[in-house]
Amino acid sequence: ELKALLFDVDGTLADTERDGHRVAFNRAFADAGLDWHWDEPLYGELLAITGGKERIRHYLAQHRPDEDLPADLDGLIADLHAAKTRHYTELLATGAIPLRPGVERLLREAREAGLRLGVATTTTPANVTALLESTLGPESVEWFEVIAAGDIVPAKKPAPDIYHYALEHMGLGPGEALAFEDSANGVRSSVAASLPTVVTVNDYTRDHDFTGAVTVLDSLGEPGAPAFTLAGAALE
Ligand code: XBP
Ligand code: MG
Repeated sequence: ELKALLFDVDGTLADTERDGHRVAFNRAFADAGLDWHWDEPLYGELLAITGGKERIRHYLAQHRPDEDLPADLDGLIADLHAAKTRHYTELLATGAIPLRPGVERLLREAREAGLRLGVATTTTPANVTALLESTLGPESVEWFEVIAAGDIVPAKKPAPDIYHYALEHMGLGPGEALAFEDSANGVRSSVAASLPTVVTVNDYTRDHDFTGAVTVLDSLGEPGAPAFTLAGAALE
C-alpha cells in the first residue's frame, strides 16, 4: 500500500542545476580568485559526480591536473563549498528558481490524500530548505517528515543509502513509498533501494539510462497538458 512519496530535489522539484548550483560554484571560485569556470556543457559532464565537494575534487583531478594545489586540499574544497552554499541559498532567496510544473499540485494533492512526504537528496540540507521556503513558504519545510540530505550518509547517490536512511527514519518498507527522480544516478539509487520510481527528465538528463523506473515523463504536468496524478499511478 502506498503511504509516502519521497522526492529528489535537484532536477526533480526544480531545475536548480544550470542557473543555481552552477552559478553558485562559479561565484565561489571567482571570490577565491580562482580562474576556474564551469560553463553549461562542462557542468553537464560534471553532474555525473554527485555532491558538490566530490564534484570539485573530480574537476581538479580530471580537468586541472597541473593546478598548484595547497597541502590542505580538503580544507580548500570545504571552504569553496561553504562559499558556494552561501551563494546558492542567497540566489534562491531572491526567488530565482521556481518549482517544476506539477510539483506544487502533487505535493498538495498528496497531503490532501494523507500521504506522508520525505526528501532524499545528495545536496546540502540548507539548499533544500532554501528552495522550499522560497517557493512554497517557510511552513512547507514541515510538510516533509524527513529531509535526508548531503553528508548524512557517506555514500551519496547512486548508492541507495540516502533512500534507506529516509525509509528507516519514516518506518516504511520500500513497497510503501514512491520515489521521484530526474537522473540516472538518482534512479540507480532509488531502484537499488527497491523503490518504484517516477522520472521527470530535464535538459541535462533527457538521454540518461532510466532502467528500472516505473515511468519516464517530461514533467509532472501543467495546466492544459496531461498531468501525473496519484489516482492514475495505481500502485497499490
Ligand atoms: C544533486 C547533486 C548535488 C548538487 C550540488 O544530485 O548532485 O551535488 O548538484 O549540491 P541529486 P551540493 O539530484 O541526485 O540529489 O553542492 O550541496 O553538494
Ligand atoms: Mg536530481
